[in-house]
Amino acid sequence: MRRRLSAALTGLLAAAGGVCAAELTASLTRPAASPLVTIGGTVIDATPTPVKEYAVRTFGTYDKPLLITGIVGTLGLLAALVGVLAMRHRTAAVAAIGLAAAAGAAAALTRPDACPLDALPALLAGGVTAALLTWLIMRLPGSAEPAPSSEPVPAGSAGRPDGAMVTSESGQPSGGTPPAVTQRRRFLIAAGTTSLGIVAGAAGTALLRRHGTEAADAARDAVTLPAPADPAPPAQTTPGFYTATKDFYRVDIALTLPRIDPRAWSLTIGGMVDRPARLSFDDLLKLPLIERDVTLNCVSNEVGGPYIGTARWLGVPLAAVLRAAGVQAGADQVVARAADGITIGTPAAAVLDGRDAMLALAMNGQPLPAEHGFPARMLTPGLYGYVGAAKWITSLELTTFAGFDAYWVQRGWAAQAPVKTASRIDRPTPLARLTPGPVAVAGVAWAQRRGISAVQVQVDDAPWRPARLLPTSSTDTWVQWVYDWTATPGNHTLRVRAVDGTGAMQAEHRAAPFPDGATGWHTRLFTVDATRPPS
Ligand SMILES: Nc1nc2c(c(=O)[nH]1)N[C@H]1C(S)=C(S)[C@@H](COP(=O)(O)O)O[C@H]1N2
Ligand SMILES: [Mo]
Repeated sequence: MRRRLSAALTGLLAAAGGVCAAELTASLTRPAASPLVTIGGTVIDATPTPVKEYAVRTFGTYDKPLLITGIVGTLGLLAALVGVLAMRHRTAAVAAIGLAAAAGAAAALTRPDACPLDALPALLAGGVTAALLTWLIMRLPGSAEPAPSSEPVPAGSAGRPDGAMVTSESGQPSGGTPPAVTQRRRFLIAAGTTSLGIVAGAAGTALLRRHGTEAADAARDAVTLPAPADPAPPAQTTPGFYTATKDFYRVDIALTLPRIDPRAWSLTIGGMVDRPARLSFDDLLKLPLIERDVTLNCVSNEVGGPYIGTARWLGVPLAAVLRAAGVQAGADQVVARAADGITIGTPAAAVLDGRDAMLALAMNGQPLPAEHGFPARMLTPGLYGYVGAAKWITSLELTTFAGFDAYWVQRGWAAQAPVKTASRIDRPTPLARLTPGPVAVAGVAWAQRRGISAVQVQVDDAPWRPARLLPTSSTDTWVQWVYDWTATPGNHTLRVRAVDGTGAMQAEHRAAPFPDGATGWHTRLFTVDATRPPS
């Protein structure tokens, strides 16, 4: 039992060494080729959409750390089992490691953004794990095949001239085996040396990653944003209209944040165009820029959910870029590819119909943060992010909807996904203690492109009442609304609904986000205390 536990720990230690070597290598070649990342990506891609939905709904932005934890846990379990296996069947254990390494290499090579060198970290992980395991298991006290040792054989033992040991029938070494204490010491030294190596490797990885991050951040900080040729109207002054960049929701499939050096970056435009083009970051900065307030939201947002934000964006009008390339007749889809391997398909009509679709370079007055797509991202007002807002964009291909399904469309989400009219109650917050008297109920409503013409609030079963709309200068942003309510003691249900600029009422029917966005009126329950709490 004790030996089995030691063998399991030995397997864990060997695998930790292997993973560590892989992470170190990936830091030097390409962080996105780390086995943990490529296996994670493969798991995400293979996960059925309903399970993914459940994970995002249940764990929110913690779904990725959880996934990595799950993978590390599974690898750990497998490593422990392989350690136990290695006690008796060393070849089988090494074969199992080889299989795992091959699977890891396959995961790396089948990522959408893969290059051949990406197989290296996983293969190295396998090699290092197998070597460490063999070396450590041989030193495990009472091992079936003790190591040929250079340590002096204790006097009186009967080591064979060729250095091999005589093994008794029980599988326990006999004859020339050093005393148990020496054996244990030898094993502990080997395990300790391995652990030190792992710590050093982990520290090296962390240093390299930090260096990479700092270099990318420095390149971003060095960007000087030109003034817009076509500025936005004066900024809105009501608190809450703009979402601070640090509070802006983040949704993407990237397991490691792409850190792109703008000097090494370019955007290619190809497919069904007369003049394929390649634009550098400097090329984009030299084009006339537009500045716009636009609300971006995620199709996965539940009714009342947080995956929506408004920012002031600065970017290159995408229509001008596509017209310069000469869009050919019949091309109805613009497919964006990005550094995290995603594809995002946008209707060509949505880019060319006069709305402010852009290649955004800045957000709220600063170059895009890495989290939101530096150096450039697409932004298409009126469409959910997954069909119009590719971050870390690397190419644009003109094609057809009939000819290509983008990433989320392959997974069952709608190919066409204009934003649905929606509204949300933000204040009071759900846990607020309310007292009788005037209460400003407030929130946002949105129907990008169509705009919002009215917001109505219902308290319990009373008739719907109009809320006050705060002014906006564009139909592409949310509208803030306020409803002055006189709270009375007791439990209350507040509902909100919006009417868009075409006069259409927000859909009442409760529907989940899949496949083209949630519907339903947002409801909040409030309790109003009869008296003020003693202060
Ligand atoms: N490269 C890339 N771009 C992407 C995604 C992604 O996974 N990868 N997700 C899309 C989705 S689903 C949304 S809702 C928006 C979110 O943008 P944000 O993270 O800047 O808020 O980005 C879109 N662009
Ligand atoms: Mo999204």
